[in-house]
Amino acid sequence: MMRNHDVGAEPPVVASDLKTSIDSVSTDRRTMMGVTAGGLVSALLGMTTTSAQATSGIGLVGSAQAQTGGASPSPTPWWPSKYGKDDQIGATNLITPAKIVDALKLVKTGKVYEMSHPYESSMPKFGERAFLLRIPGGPTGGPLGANNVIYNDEFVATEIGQVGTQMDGLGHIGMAFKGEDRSEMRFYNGFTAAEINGAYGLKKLGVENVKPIVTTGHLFDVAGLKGRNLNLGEEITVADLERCLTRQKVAADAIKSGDCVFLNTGWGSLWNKDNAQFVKGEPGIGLDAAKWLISKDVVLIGADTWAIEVVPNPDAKLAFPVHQELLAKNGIHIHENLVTSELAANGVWSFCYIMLPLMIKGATGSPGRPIALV
Ligand code: UVW
Repeated sequence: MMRNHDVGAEPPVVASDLKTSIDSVSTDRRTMMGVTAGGLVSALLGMTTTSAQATSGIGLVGSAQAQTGGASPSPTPWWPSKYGKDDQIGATNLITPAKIVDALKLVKTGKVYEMSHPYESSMPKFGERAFLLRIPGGPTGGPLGANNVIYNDEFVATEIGQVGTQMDGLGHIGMAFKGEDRSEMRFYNGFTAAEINGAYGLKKLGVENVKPIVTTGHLFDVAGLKGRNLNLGEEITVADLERCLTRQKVAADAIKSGDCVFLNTGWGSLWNKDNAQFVKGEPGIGLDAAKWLISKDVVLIGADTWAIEVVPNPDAKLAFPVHQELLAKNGIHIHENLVTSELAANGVWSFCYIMLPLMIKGATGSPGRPIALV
């Protein structure tokens, strides 16, 4: 097929839960983007957080909005993309056949490191996001035919590209330049909300555009460097990243155009153990380290956290600025809620990374089963 690259048990409960989730997520989004005047006023009065928000990271972001007032942080256009004015693929353009061959050369033993958590309703989730799985029937269908075949199906209601181990696509994050004017809300390559948003899926920048990701991955074991798990709100600096490479005896120029990089912060140890703390905030890179990694032409940045970036941002005026810098401005993907601890425990610093985003047309991101192969 030609592509744009080479290579029933409780339906009423599900429906109402989903409606509630969608309503609150859209409210959260508007608060995050700083476009609700009411939200701004209450933020200024220090009244932004619901109890759910207080334990979900949104409260921290809400307080950032209290200081920005939703004004455009940067009116500088970042488009057209260096990959072309119509490009929807972003940095995965850099994954060439030669890159794939190079990455596969790192596979010497056939050992596979799973980098995904299982998807389950108990997993920590940002804001009011949901993950609901039901097997209607029990079994769902049958018996059929003389052989009495029976079968089970699952019904899943979730923000499929945005919960659990997931990769953000380029239609996930943008910037509102002029309040609620959708023709002035810009995403990767300058596409506007007016152009891309559709009730039944994004009309552009859907995750189906992303190339299969088979490339070299590098781990920065920041927890190993510091000899402890990082703390909520602890920023990973460029110096930290450089010191990781030195400690891991990885040459400074080992990170090449088209590679992926990952952060082991230790925050993942909270997964399904202390979910309230996990989603309250996190350690991660700030804008300086993000720009340093962008300068290396990476395709994707992943971490054992839910946003890969420091939350709250040390600049209290900013909300998820690294997301904007990577996804919207540079077309670089973000891979969240990864398992990186086993790689770190085994001193696996460079590996062949494989992540095949699902071709869910119009989705903002993708679940998947990323692996590191050595
Ligand atoms: C947001 O959507 C704000 O964050 P994430 O991409 O980390 O889920």
